Amino acid sequence: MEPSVDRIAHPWGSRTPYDRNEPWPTRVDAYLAEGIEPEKVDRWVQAASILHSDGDAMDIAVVGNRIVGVRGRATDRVNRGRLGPKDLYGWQANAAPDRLTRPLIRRDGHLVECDWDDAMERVVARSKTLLNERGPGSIGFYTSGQLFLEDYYTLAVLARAGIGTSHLDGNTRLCTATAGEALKESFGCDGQPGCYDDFDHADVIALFGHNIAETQPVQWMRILDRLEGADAPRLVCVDPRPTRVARRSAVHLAPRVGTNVALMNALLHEIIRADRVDHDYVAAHAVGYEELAEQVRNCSPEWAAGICDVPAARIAEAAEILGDADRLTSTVLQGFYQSHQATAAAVQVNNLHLIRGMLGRPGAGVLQMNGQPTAENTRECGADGDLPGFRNWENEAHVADLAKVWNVEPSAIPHYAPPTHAMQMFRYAEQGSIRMLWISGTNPAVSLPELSRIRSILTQERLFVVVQDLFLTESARLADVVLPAATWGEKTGTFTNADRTVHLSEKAVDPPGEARPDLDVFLDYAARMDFRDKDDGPLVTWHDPESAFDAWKRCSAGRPCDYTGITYDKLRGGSGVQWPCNGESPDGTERLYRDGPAWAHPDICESYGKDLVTGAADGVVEYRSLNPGGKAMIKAAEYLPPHEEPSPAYPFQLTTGRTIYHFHTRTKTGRAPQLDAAAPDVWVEISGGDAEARGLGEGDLVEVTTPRGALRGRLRVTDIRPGLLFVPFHYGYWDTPGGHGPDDETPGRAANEATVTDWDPVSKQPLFKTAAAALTLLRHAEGATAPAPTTTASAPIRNADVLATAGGPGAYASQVRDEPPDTEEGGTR
Ligand SMILES: Nc1nc2c(c(=O)[nH]1)N[C@H]1C(S)=C(S)[C@@H](COP(=O)(O)OP(=O)(O)OC[C@H]3O[C@@H](n4cnc5c(=O)[nH]c(N)nc54)[C@H](O)[C@@H]3O)O[C@H]1N2
Ligand SMILES: Nc1nc2c(c(=O)[nH]1)N[C@H]1C(S)=C(S)[C@@H](COP(=O)(O)OP(=O)(O)OC[C@H]3O[C@@H](n4cnc5c(=O)[nH]c(N)nc54)[C@H](O)[C@@H]3O)O[C@H]1N2
Ligand SMILES: [Mo]
Repeated sequence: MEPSVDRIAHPWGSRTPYDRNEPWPTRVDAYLAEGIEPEKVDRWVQAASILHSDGDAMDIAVVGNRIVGVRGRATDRVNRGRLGPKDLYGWQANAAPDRLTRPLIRRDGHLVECDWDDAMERVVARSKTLLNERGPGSIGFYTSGQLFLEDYYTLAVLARAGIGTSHLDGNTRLCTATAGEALKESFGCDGQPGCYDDFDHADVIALFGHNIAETQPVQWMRILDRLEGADAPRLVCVDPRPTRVARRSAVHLAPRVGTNVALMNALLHEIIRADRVDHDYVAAHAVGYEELAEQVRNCSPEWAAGICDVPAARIAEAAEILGDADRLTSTVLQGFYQSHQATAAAVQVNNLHLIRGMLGRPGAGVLQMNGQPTAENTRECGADGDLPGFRNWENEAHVADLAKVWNVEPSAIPHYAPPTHAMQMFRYAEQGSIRMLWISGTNPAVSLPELSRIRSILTQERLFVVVQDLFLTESARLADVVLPAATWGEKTGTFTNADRTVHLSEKAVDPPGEARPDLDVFLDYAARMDFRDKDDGPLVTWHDPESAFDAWKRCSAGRPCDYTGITYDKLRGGSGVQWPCNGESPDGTERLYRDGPAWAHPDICESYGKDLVTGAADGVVEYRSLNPGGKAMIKAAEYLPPHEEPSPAYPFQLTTGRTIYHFHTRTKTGRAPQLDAAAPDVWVEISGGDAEARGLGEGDLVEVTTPRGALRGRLRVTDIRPGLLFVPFHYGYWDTPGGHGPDDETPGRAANEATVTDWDPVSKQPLFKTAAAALTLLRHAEGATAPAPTTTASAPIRNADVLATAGGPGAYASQVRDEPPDTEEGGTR
């Protein structure tokens, strides 16, 4: 194995092949700033990555009060030492010269520096006025999937029981609302059934709308390593783009976007037709099989071929592989979740596993993925639209139980209507019933759909906007108060990845200037607001991360996400721990549902479910009659066409997503030189056939227009499916000199200028993956090429004259096969 590799040119590093059912070998990746030798490092401080949901465990290298690099943790179950490109280089953004170091308030139209007292008093004064004049429904909180568990729990307590508002949601609504909802629909409760170790045992791995090679590169390394070992798995990939996953698959289905349910119904049709059904499992553990069989009876591969534009024979081939699998592991992500039938499609993957009895055993698992590093905690702490601990807001016993934990009256916890989802919160702000919006750890002026609308909402005079961030983002520029936050490496806390693994991330250095940890800001607000419990004691009784964690443990006790067996100390030194972790399973729990669903009983389920097609909520009576025994629920859904289909004026389908080198709106990765350089500006992907038919080629400057707006970028010709355009959504308008403000005459470069305000009726997750668009040439390339990577799904078609993406001397990272002798005994040394 090469001792060091340019991890921009070779994002997945070198292979450590292994055989089926063997443990994944370790490989410790490290990157230290130029001129820093390992011996010069003062301390290694334990942490985990917050640039995706994988939970890659790492140690932060510190010299003085400066972060100088990172190293993977060999002992961790998630990554066994490996790091992805964002993990390796992303930390450099912490020390960017334009970090916010002081609070800002808007005075005479301009944001000016002030001290914390001024800023907080302004927020508190507005909160109190609004509470008096308009009541709790005038205040909303829009948070993140990137803070820590301790932050969310505190926010949930103060928003629900302090303010008493039902307007609290996370950007997890854009991200993994469908994952949570699909799990509730099938298993009665959120909670990831499978785990990453399932990749070690599976003989078939199916990826549904999930570009794992780029979005969880470390798990892709694991799959690549298995592909080179004995008894390698076969991959099935459902994605309209030629991702690395697609290129390594036994079968790649590239459907027309927005047709996932048709495709899934055809796969289920074939599996049922060939009777690849585990009837014993179904009889013992599930209800609803007959309805599914009925629903998919006529959904033949030929039928789906006409809708999805995929050859029927390929669908049949995929069904055969899925039907023959002896241990099937599936993952689902945004290609399914950000669609008009998101939950309906994701639930069909659960159905596939239920009817094949592929749950709860090594290699037999479904991963309804998370995207953000801490999205799981947003959900379980109730900082999304749910109550903490996966409690059911419609179940009075659950509300009473939560009220006991918080020592408040049940009536103090709003539960008269469903908690407000983020898209609805922005609607209320637009209509004027929400008058204060506190945005923490998210950049909606780039990440929400239809940006011209979002800008006009956030700039309203009557709306008081608070933004808590590291940088003066597009959103912060529109705020009335900007609070400078400390982040990863500068604050301590825990978070939970997509396979329920909890990690501790410790403070390594001081934050810049007066920036404060999010927890301190929320605690400060709670204290200034003087929120009280029912005995007139303080509502929020904790004062630092560890005491916040202990408070959360009490709230999680006896719930599916039981943390009572976890302590900060237990998380130090070794591997992360998977919840539930309690007296019964002191070392955590690898897989849920070994003996069938455990949380679906009507008295304990998190939700009574919804109609998959309309989103209409079922009540407790319907739930009891459908599922009296608390089994898994097989829920069928008919296919409905996407809402916005191509037309003569907008002849293309438009989809959006990610590249391996950047994270979201690039506030961090745009400030890490190696990552920035690998993909410095937006581009537009088009198929060879479409380009040729229009006389277009690599590097041409084009405009993409939808009824909402337009964006400009250079064209990259790839093997994407014909009729489809792809635009990465990473590029806002202020983050680099190439960007320009939204008021300029020329269209910007943010994908969300073009996306639509619309959402899945069940999960309320917005539709970022389907729109109809027009494409116009602005000027030919004249030698320019698209600023798109060549190493990924955006690789140019063969023979294109494009320079290969590489990082050069500044991007070499070390990789060591054997466990380094000095890894253990606590993360901090
Ligand atoms: N490098 C990187 N990694 C990340 C992130 C990041 O910003 N950058 N973000 C993290 C977060 S928050 C998330 S949510 C995840 C997202 O991770 P992914 O879901 O893997 O990422 P996306 O690129 O949004 O979408 C995945 C794929 O969906 C495909 N797709 C589009 N439309 C359809 C469709 O109609 N049907 C099907 N079957 N597929 C379709 C696209 O071609 C794309 O390749 O990544 C996480 N990891
Ligand atoms: N078109 C299109 N749009 C999309 C998507 C898509 O696929 N296509 N994907 C959607 C998805 S899945 C997601 S998850 C969202 C992501 O959208 P956003 O959440 O808006 O994206 P980020 O850039 O991650 O924004 C996080 C913000 O938090 C700040 N931050 C980072 N760490 C901390 C911290 O510790 N404390 C505080 N207070 N702030 C911090 C960062 O500087 C940044 O400004 O985008 C969604 N939007
Ligand atoms: Mo996400």
